[in-house]
Amino acid sequence: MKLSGAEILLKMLESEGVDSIFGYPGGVLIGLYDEMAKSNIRHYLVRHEQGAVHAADGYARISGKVGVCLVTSGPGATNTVTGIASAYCDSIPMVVLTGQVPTNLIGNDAFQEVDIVGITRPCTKHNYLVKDVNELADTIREAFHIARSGRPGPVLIDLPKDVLAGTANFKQPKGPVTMRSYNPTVTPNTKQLTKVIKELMKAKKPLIMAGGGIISSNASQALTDFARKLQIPVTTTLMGLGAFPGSDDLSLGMIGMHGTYRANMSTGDCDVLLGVGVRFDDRVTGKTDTFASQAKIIHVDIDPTSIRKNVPVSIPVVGDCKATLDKLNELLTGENLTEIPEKRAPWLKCIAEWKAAQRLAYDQTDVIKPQYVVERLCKITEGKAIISTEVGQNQMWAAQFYDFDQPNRFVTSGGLGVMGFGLPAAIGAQVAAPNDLVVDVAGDGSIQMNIQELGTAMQHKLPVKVVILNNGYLGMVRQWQELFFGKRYCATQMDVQPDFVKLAEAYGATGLRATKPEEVDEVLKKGLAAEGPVIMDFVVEREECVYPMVPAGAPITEMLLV
Ligand SMILES: Cc1ncc(C[n+]2csc(CCOP(=O)(O)OP(=O)(O)O)c2C)c(N)n1
Repeated sequence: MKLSGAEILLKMLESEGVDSIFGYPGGVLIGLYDEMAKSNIRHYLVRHEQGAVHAADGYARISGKVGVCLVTSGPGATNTVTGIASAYCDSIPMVVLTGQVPTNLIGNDAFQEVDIVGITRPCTKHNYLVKDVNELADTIREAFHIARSGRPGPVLIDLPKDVLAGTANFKQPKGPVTMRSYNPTVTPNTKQLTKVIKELMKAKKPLIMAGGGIISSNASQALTDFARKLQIPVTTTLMGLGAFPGSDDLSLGMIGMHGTYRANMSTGDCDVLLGVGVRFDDRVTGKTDTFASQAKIIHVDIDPTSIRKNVPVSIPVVGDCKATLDKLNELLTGENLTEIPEKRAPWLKCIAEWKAAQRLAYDQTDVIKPQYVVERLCKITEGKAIISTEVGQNQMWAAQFYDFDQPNRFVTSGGLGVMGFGLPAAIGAQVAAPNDLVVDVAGDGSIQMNIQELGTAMQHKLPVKVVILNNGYLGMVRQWQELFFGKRYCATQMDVQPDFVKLAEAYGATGLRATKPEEVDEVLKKGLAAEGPVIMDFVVEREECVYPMVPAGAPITEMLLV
């Protein structure tokens, strides 16, 4: 069957199960868009290409599928770089399709030509420039395979205009993709796992640290079973929130710079630390040579290059998190677990004391506290909403005060920390979960970075809700200036702000505002129940800080408390 490159691309996307694409057209893509109008794939027109990538990111996290975005050459392609880098840091499976000038013009400084393959090489898992229409089908298959297998990540395919317009004989490729140079290790080594069990059985003060890898490999249940059988407390990273039920007695909450007192103290004191699907990022470890210094560290990760990158590891396990935890659960059946509760009692008691000594708390005054807004949001939504965040204090308060009992409910730019992520990611999440309530918890600074995506939400009837914790500052930077730079507030005050209620209305959305604590519930209830996209502007305490806080580079047990 002779087909055009555009037709082949669409056939291949359909065969990969793609139903939604987030994109923005341009000259080199007009022919492809013309074809796409005839296909079953839904296209979501964003307002800025950065929005397309973040939306594909949110869609991928909630659907468990590969997110796809499509943008034109040159400026369209460069506008995606931040979103690609964010997905790369957070290991999100994604295929980014970029248009390119015709092959005979590549390298000639043609109009809207940019070397996007060169630009994105360090922030993609892999990328391709397709020079021949005959290679298109196999390239697409390979790209999806790479994006979703092993440690997931973004893959970029650059598509010159003449390749999309050219024709080739098309035969649907069949069978699994095989690549000699790429074979991630999914199944862990049983000998290593036997050692893991031995260490954990021997341990007096074991601790599990669960990361985003648990969520992306669907290992939450396996982790929960394992932790409960061995009565091991679990702390999660920001990316791992929801990997273990936050309401479980064994849950210590989040670890790291703004982690809970009990999680950070336990890390300092534990004798065996089992890290699963975590990167040991500096926001988690603080000063690395003091991190878990009493402990033997066991690290499970599908990416061997992640192991021993940041901390010394006694037992490395290369494998998929779910495959590993399933196998560990299997191996445990032969162990005598009856003595476990008695053996764990002193350690769990010690943790309970840390918990009682320092809870996440804030002082209620007659000004709205940002923590209170998140707490009420959690209560009113019964902890069931999908929460995306922007970056800054809003992100940390969402992580601390919303209770995540399930995986895939918290969508945040963890690794790169991209302001402007939350609204487009919420849009992608809403496409993936049309019947769920999706709320972006935002700062007044961050929301202005991609506020234009409210237009996308309106056009495609995606009823995302935005909760702005409006402190009139770039709050997180202001917090550092307050604590470490003698309160010299430089370039963090937003002197000119839009009226967010009117801004929402200008897009045809609903806008609401609360300025007093007693108005919070009413605005939340009204806003969450309203049809279509809503912006809720909460005018909060201007100089509130996020606590606990570990100063950058300090040991994580040395926290500043309220
Ligand atoms: C694109 C981008 N630029 C700059 C930063 C640095 N930064 C981190 S947090 C922050 C302040 C965020 O302010 P706001 O969105 O108002 O949220 P708040 O901290 O007040 O909740 C800044 C500027 C960033 N993370 N991302």
